[in-house]
Amino acid sequence: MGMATDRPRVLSGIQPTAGSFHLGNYLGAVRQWVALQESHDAFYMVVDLHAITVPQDPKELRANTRLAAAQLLAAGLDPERCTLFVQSHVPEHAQLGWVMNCLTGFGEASRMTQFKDKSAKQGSDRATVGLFTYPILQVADILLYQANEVPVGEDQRQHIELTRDLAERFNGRYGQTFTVPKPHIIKETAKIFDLQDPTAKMSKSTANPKGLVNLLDEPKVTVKKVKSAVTDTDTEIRFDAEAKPGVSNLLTIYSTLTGTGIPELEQKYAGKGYGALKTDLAEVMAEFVTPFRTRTQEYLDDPETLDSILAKGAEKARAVAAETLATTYERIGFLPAKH
Ligand code: ATP
Ligand code: LTN
Repeated sequence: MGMATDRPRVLSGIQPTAGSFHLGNYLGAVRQWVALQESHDAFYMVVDLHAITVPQDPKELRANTRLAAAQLLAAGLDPERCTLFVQSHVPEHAQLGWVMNCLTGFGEASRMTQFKDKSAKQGSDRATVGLFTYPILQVADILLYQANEVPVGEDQRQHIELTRDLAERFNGRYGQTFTVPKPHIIKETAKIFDLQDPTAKMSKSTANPKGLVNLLDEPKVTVKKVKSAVTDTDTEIRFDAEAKPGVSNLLTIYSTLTGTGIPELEQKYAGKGYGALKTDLAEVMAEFVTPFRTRTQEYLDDPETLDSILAKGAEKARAVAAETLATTYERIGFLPAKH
């Protein structure tokens, strides 16, 4: 079963805000989730409460929540080895979120760069207070489970820093209550870049969809995107993130998906030009996404099994979350409710 409680704990989440995970989500985060379920007591969730910080169509949100869970299972999460659940199934997230809101300075929250970016995109009148407190709900997500490590991409580092600050603040004020977590960020894949603009993070909200590799795209679409990736004007295949961001990004993706070291790839393609590299990488990508799509569809075709996996996950998660919340309420001085 591999659920021994003496293992260090990890927790992470992904939003159900798109019709497909993209390659950045997979290489930056989900791939680590799959590996960590072997060595850690792992909790992974689909963060639907976070998703509604921007407008969501109810039908689409429901479908995308199941779709996110199906993709996580297709990527290799095993419900026997980890706890997989949906955030809104565990009410303690919103409850501890409120407590954390009351511990965070307004200026402190205003310094979160992801909020600044996302609210700038929407215009400050359309951005919600929920978007502003988004990182604080994330803090609650992590602290509820006493997580030791949080596997995420580089863009989440500041939110984990905030989590550490608030955990320490609460512990200092009310006594030792929360584990202070560390980010688990793998340097090589912490930031996968857009194939058309290799200086920007690959993101679902990219300006040019050709730069975004969605895992559920038709494989032939993926092949096309890889083949038209932006590189540079010379032809040398060499990893140099500063001078050659496009080629370096392709090498990172290739190396991670195949387990071949970057120096080996540099040697293999020496003198061969970008065309050869892209053709081979396109094939590697197609081989990766084809079974991924099939497995995702299999889970979607059986919503009863999927929902029952999520129900079991929520039950396991809730047992942990309820205990942490009860201790927190007691430390704060809330009068216990008599039953
Ligand atoms: P997006 O940037 O596409 O809007 P997001 O960061 O808003 O995605 P999620 O979909 O919830 O939100 O991200 C899930 C995980 O994927 C996070 O751990 C995030 O750090 C990681 N991630 C997202 N994009 C990349 C990327 N380009 N490279 C590496 N990791 C990424
Ligand atoms: N903000 C994260 C999603 C997220 C998360 C979490 C990640 C919500 N709660 C807890 C790690 C731990 C993002 O990827 N955009």
